[in-house]
Amino acid sequence: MADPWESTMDHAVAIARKAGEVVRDALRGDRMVTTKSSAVDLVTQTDQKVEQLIIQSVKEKFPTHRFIGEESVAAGESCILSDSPTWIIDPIDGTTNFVHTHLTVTSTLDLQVEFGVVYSCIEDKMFTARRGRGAFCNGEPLQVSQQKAVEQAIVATEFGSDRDPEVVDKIFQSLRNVLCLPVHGVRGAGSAAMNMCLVASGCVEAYYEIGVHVWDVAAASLIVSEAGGVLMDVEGGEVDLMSRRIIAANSKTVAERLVKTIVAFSPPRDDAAPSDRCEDSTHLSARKV
Ligand code: LIP
Repeated sequence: MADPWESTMDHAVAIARKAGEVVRDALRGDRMVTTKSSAVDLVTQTDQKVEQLIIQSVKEKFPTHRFIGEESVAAGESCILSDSPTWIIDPIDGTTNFVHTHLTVTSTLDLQVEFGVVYSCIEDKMFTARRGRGAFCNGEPLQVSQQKAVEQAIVATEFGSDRDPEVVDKIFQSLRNVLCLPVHGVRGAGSAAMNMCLVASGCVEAYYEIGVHVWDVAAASLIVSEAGGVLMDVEGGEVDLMSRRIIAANSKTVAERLVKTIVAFSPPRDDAAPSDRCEDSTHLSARKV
């Protein structure tokens, strides 16, 4: 049966690849860095340029579609899903890596529920998933790891960009608890989307984080589930992509062990009113790297 979203997904892949070219070019030049919700929540002109490139390209082809973009939301636009087809965009997931010319930089596009695209532009790996039709990396099918014993697992996580000491304490309590399960190791790619693609690829058994945003994880969530993985809230139950809390694992067994291990807390939701979100776009400083 013909796939009504095939041409839309093809456009997403093409524009992700174009975004990757812009990012790779920018890596060769100076990058003006500003900050958002904290002194370590970085954003560059390339993040903003790539997001506008993607949005303009989609608007021309699909004028009724709606958008949730990381930099548009930071500039005050709403972060609300509607009944219209909605593109959830993170132009550069791994901005800190990008600023420091670290290896992992991805662009993620997701048309809510129907498909997910994550392009790791430095290693030229295009991760894709179409709901009900599998997950792929450069056309090769993806399958999560079959390791169900968390004591034999590698777990990915990130420290986020909130430097409130109470939040940092909770993050380190969770990290300590996970390490002492014990697990074989803990890794972090510096990109939620990339960590989740590593779960989908079977390279790590699970990823968890509290503090991510919907644009960091929406596309990769479909890639994980289409690779046979499981998504769960950190306190168990169904993941809520607007809650800023996620576990992506190869199995329910591993996910449930992490639920019992993680110290849960609830950041302000992505779909909260702008005044209730912790992001404060007035926290801007600029420096060239
Ligand atoms: C990043 C996420 C990462 C998180 C960082 C940051 P960005 O996204 O991928 O998981 O720990 O704080 O939010 O800002 O590079 O798009």
